[in-house]
Amino acid sequence: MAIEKTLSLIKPDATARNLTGKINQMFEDAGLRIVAQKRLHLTKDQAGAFYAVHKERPFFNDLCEFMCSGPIVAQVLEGENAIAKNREIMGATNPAEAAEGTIRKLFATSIDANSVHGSDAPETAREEVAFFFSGLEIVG
Ligand code: IDP
Ligand code: MG
Repeated sequence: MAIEKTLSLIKPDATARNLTGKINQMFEDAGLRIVAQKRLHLTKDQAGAFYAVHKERPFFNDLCEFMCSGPIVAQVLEGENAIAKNREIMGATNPAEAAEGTIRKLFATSIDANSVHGSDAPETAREEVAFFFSGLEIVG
C-alpha cells in the first residue's frame, strides 16, 4: 500500500468547541502522522477559492460563510492509504448517515457544521495540500 499525504481541515464548529486535540487523537490512533499544521482564519474569498469545485451548488454561499466564521486548523496527514483512511475516520458528510465511532458521528452537529474536511482523491489531495502549505512546511 502506498504512503500518501492528504489535506485535513478541522472546521470552525470543532475549533469553537475545543475539539482539536480529541479529533487529532483519532487520526494518530489510526496510524496517521500530522506532518504539517497551522491554525488560521480564512476570509470568505479564501474559503470560496478552496471550495471552488462546489461553486454551482446551492449550499456554496452557506459553506463559505461557515468556513470563515471562526478559526480552522489545516494539516497534512501522512500514512498508508492516508486519503481513504482519513475519509473513513471522518465518516459520511451528513452526520445522520455517519458510521458509529467516526468523527462526524461523534462531533458533527449538522451537514454544514460537520467538523472536518478531507481530500477525496490523489489529485485533489495534491492540490489541497498545496493550497495551504509550501514544501518547506511539510516535515515528515
Ligand atoms: P465532504 O466534506 O464529505 O467531502 P462534499 O460533498 O465535498 O463533502 O461537500 C463539502 C462540504 O459542503 C461538506 O463537508 C459540507 O460541509 C457541505 N455540504 C455538502 N452537502 C451539503 C448540503 O447538502 N447542504 C449543506 N452543506 C453541504
Ligand atoms: Mg469533498
